[in-house]
This record gives sequence, C-alpha cells and structure tokens, in this order.
Amino acid sequence: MASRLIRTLTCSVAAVAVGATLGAIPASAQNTALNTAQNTAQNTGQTNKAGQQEAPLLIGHRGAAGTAPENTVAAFKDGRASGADFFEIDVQLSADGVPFLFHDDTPARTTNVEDVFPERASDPITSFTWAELQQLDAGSYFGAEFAGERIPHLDDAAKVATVNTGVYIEIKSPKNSPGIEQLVADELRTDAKWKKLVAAEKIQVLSFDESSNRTFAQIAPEIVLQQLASTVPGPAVLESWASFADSVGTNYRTLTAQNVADTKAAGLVIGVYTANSPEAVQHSIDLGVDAVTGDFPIQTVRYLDGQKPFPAGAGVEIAGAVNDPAGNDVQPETGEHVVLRNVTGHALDVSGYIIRDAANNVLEIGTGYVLAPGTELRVYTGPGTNSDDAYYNGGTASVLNNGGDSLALWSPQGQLQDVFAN
Ligand SMILES: [Ca+2]
Ligand SMILES: [Ca+2]
Ligand SMILES: [Ca+2]
Repeated sequence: MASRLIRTLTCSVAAVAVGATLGAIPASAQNTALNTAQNTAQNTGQTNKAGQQEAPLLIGHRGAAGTAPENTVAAFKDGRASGADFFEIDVQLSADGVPFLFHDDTPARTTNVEDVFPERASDPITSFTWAELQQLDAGSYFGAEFAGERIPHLDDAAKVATVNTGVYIEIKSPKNSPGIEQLVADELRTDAKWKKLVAAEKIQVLSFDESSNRTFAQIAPEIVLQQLASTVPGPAVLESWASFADSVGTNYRTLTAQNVADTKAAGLVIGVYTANSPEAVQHSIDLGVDAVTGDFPIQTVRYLDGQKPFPAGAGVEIAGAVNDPAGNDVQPETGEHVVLRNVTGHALDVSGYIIRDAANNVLEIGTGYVLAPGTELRVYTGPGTNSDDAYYNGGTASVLNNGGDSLALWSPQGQLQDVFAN
C-alpha cells in the first residue's frame, strides 16, 4: 500500500516539473513549488529500489495554522500557495449532521462564541447546528485582518484543493460525530470535486481513533488511510494496523530511528506532526520519515528550497524558551519565558512584537524595548519587574506547553520574524 503514496509523490513532482496543473497559482508560487520539488527530489528523502531519491511529502497542518486561522479557507489558501503536497483539515458533524471543519471539542479557543452564545463556550462544538456554527467568527482570534472567516463546510476544502495540493482529512473525535465515516466516504464518492481529488490520489483520511479507522477501511477501502498515534507502537501492533491502514502519523518529538524502521518493516508509510521550525523539519527528514506535517508550509517550502524561511525577518531570533521552570510556571520574576536575541550588528526595536505559541496563545513585548547588537530579552508569561532585558506579561496561566511547544515571532506589521520549537 505504501507504493500508492510514493507513486502519488512521484506524480506530483513530475507534474510540477513540467509546469502542468498549476493554472491558478501565481508565477512566484509556481517557481517555489518547482524549485522545492526539484530540490527535495534531488537533495533530501530516501532512495528507492530504483536508486531514485524521493522527497518527503509536505502537509500544511489545519491548512497553514501558523500563518492563518486554523481550519479556515484562508489557511487552506496558504496551504495551497505553499505548493505543499497536501493541506490537512479536521472534520466533525454538527448537531444536524452537516460535516464542518474544526479542531477542538469546544468553540472556546478559536471563535467569538463568548459574544454570540455566551453560555455555550464550553459546550461540545458538535452540539451546535450548522446554522449556529455559521454565526461564529473563526478568524478574529488570530488577527483582525481575518475577521469574518467562517467555520467551513467539508466541501469548502475540496474547492481550494488542487491535484497539486490535495487534502488530508482527519476524522476528529469521531465518538462525538456518530456516522461520520459513512458520510465522509459518501462525500468522497459522490461530490465531483472530491472525486477528482481521489482519482488524482490526492486524498488521505486519518484518525487517532483505531475503531473509526477500521470502520472507514471497511466502508471505503479505496481511500488511503492513516493511523495517528502520539507514539509509535511495537511491531505486533504495527502489523495489525497494516491490515487496514496505509500509513502512520506520529509526533516527531518522540519518534526514534527504531520506530521508523519498525513502521517501514510493517509496510506502512511513516509521517510526523507538527514540525514547525526548520530545525524540527530537518530533524524529521534526518530520521527518514516519508511525510512532514507542519503549521508553516510556506516557510518549510522555502527552507527546503534553500531560501530564507523568514525573508521579512529583521534580525531578532527566538534563541530559546524555558517552558517548565522549577516550581510554578507563572511564579513572579522567574517563571516560564522566551529568550529573544538580536543577531545583527545594529540596534533593533522590538516594541509591540508578539510571540504566538502552537495553540495561539500570545505573549507581547511592551513599548520602549530596543535591543543592542547581540543582546537578549527575556519575555515572561507571568508577573515580575520589567527591566532592560526582561519583559513580563503578567499572566496567571502557563502558555508554554511543558511537553514542547513552538513559538512564532511576529512584528507589529504582521511580518513573521522567526519560528522556534522545543
Ligand atoms: Ca488534525
Ligand atoms: Ca514548573
Ligand atoms: Ca509551561
């Protein structure tokens, strides 16, 4: 079954190389896609039996959750513009049975539910009808420029996807969406846009829920299927997964070379999530994975193409982060924090810069912070006394995930400066 994915990739690279199938993509993006395909085909990936090198598949996570509000059409368009092989979506069923795209189990984190349905912020997202979901703004939480982005219908993803950039469809929390496997399979078989993507081998269905995956495999054995798992199990379980799945997706942070070998020995493709920094992407490739999913597909493509991933960067980088200091993470003065460094030879004003983590928590930098060449600034989540080299956000809840997080540094003008992961 793995050969299906490799063939998909080969076809994708070939199509890009001859400049076909890119009609709607701007010339600059075409060049990026072309260069990336050539670069990754020639310089990275593994060697197949014919001695040809293969690139890892690149997938934009929740569209491109690092540069646009996750699981919205704006994020899907960023995923497509990157030239990645796929963008990923999360599908659930509304209370009246409409398939919609949303990650969390509740609307609290990524919508304005507090304004529209003040009593329902902690309710299951699947308790909302489609008409109610359409009243929510799913873009403002990410930035004012995304105000008005709606929670998409499943079919909205097919409208953005192309035979160059297909769709990974994650069936999210299927226990909250009974019958979703049949509904997704029916949609893939009957909707013209989905059928075209399936025929081009640009659709994959995935879930953490093994029983849901087994159900889907019985309903639609023709669709490429992925078992997600936070860690890779041993050979016996992998062998059982190979009876219904084509690939395994796991967290790059815990993946080992042995896991990669075990997965491939079971005849399964191995992919990772959510590799957000260039270093995390390279680490994953070095482990020999077949597919890399991340929140920053545009920047990942630039990186793999040998370009600057953050061309608008002024020269302040995220040098490190202390996610889990001894004791309370938001204790005064010495709690969790991010370290910024001016790597240029001139002073840089970082007033109003923001740091956004993988869950879109935001830390700010106050006014009057100008970093001398080579100096560092510690940006704290919790309270403390501001000084030349420390700025405190005064928060009361931990932001930096103690199991590892990714952090993006943005200028006040909305230009991405750097991404860091630990
Ligand atoms: Ca997902
Ligand atoms: Ca701690
Ligand atoms: Ca923490």
